[in-house]
Amino acid sequence: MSTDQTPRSTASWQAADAAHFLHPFTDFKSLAQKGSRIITRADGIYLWDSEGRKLLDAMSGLWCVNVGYGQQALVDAAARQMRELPFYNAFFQTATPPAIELAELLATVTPAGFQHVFFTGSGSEGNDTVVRMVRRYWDILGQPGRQVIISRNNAYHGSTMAGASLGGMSGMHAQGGLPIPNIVHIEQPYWVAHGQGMSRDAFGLKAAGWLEDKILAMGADKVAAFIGEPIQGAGGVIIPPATYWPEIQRICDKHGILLVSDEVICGFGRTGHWFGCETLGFKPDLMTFAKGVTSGYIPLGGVMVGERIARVLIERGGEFEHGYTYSGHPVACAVALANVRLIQQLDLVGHVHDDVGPYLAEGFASLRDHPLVGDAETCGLMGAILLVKDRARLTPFDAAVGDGGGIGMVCRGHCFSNGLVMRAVGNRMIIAPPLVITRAQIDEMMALIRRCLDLTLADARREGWL
Ligand code: PXG
Repeated sequence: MSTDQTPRSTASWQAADAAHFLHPFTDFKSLAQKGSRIITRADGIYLWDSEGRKLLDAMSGLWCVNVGYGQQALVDAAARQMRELPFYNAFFQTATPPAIELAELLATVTPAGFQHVFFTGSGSEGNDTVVRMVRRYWDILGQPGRQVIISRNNAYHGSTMAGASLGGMSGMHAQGGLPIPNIVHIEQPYWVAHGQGMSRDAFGLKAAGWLEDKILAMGADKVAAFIGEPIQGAGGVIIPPATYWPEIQRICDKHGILLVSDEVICGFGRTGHWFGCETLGFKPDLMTFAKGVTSGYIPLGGVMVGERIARVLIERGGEFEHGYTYSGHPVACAVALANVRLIQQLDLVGHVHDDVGPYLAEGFASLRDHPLVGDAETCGLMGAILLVKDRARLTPFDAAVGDGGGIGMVCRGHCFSNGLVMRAVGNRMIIAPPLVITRAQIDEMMALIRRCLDLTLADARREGWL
């Protein structure tokens, strides 16, 4: 159905889409030639497209639909708030009840030491806020020279100027004059690419050591903060060795540098704790969030501000000249309140930690004997399968196999054709299903994954890619 209730064909949607809609991160010309897949409805962990085909959404939309689709409590919260007060701002000494209550609730579900929140409309805006806030913090403390923010290669922190600068995606930096000044990068803690030959734990310490090297190279008195995703999501679900984050914490503490956890993907139960930093074992000063805070039902993001920073901003800072029209949007906050309460009521964090997280880990472990699989690992409900040519040496496939998109895109094509949404990042196939997924649905997903791996293997044998 179109929004005016007139039935419309897939071809008609695709033509209008190609004529008018510039999609994010898209080669516009090639998409216009192929035509978009039109998703029309969803329920639970499933999507349906305009041809009526059902897909198991193993990516939670875009890492966000934590409570699954079709949760009436969120719909009702939005409708109620839209009737009562669809918008008012939080600028000129005003506030709305949903924003206040959400701030209060977030202080209870976040780790100890977080009592304050700054709301934004997205994760990217959250990270822009982080950049301005950490520099402001050091300025107020009389150390304006602390400007440098250290991030990592292959990180993703959003698509605004600051978000894309913090990110470590070379393709993004090549467009639009990025990164902005005083943002520098170190190598990511990806054992397959940078640690083979060492134990994972030894590699974790080595990779954290790259932070100290960079701090010393820049001069510790120039460095404001380090930012990282507890587990890199868009970079391919790169799960760092257990030694990594505690060592990063030690190094930041030693040099007095602020530690920022970008929880946009890892937050709100994804890793089996409320926040990824709790799973990975560190205590950040700031946490960026978005996505799972509303399960994607409506846009909302923000930054949890630890007391070390909040006290300085509040007691000594004067006006912080930063904010968005939609900071604390009442409808978005009302939906977030319903969403966070639902996560609590359904105990989704416990469900991931004690039940479906370990069950998914078993399922992934069983993939390791597949001829294409070099590694298969999970953390909570995030998982990655490394596709390789040679399992013993983890030799990658030629990057141009298939139609030039690489082995991951070949596998992803089979996923779509077989009713499964799984994402390909280079040669890593990744999943992050809704947290409401059941064991039986994990069985169904694993069977689909195995079938798609078999079909990809058959292609590789037939085409001589092995
Ligand atoms: N930080 C992290 C860790 C993210 O994953 C953002 C910030 C930016 O959030 P907004 O709400 O501004 O998009 C993200 C977003 C992918 C993909 O391909 C991942 C994201 C966005 C788009 C695509 O995996 N993550």
